[in-house]
Amino acid sequence: MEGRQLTYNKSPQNIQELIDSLHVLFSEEKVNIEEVQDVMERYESREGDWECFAHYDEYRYTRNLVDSGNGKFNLMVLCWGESMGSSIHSHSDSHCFMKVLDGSLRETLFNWPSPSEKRHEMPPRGVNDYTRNQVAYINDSHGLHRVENMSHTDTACSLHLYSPPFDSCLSFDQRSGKQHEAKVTFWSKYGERTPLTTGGCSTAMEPEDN
Ligand code: CSS
Ligand code: FE2
Repeated sequence: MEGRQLTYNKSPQNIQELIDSLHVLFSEEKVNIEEVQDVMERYESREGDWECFAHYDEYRYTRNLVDSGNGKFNLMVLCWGESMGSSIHSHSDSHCFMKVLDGSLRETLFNWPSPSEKRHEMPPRGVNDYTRNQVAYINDSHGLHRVENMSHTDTACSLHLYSPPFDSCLSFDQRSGKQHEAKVTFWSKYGERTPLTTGGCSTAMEPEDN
């Protein structure tokens, strides 16, 4: 397809061109993980592109919806304050791409706890550090992860693409391996603050050890 080739061969010059390329890539039946990762890597982060989506919260990382990908994917900006992190979590059978827009993020990988075993501590399987413009990929067949901004002095910002979109996942307690379903919501959508719901719904998966 000519349009597809054109879109794919060109490096996105701004976030809108990246979104346009993603729409083309996700209009196909099957997701090509390498192509999505490649186009996300080729977009060079510029604050002016995404600062309107970047909102920080004092207590937890925020999730800010940028584009809902014709129902095929959700693209969002996550804002991590100093030393903030997620719980250990799964990705609801979706593809998860994470590009660092600013600062750096640490990913710690874990295996799924074995259902037959008694509850026990979840040992980390590996650690990856990502800096500006790098892209990580995970899905549930790879295992679980936790994402953290290790810096005590700098915030971090990342662009996440989930396909298909999901609004809940499993969150794990590292010490016991115990899991629970965690709803994930948006702090803002398309740059506008999401109206606060009653019932204290949280926007992020909170680390269990805070
Ligand atoms: N999955 C987490 C961020 S780490 S990929 C979330 O969407 O909140
Ligand atoms: Fe994740």
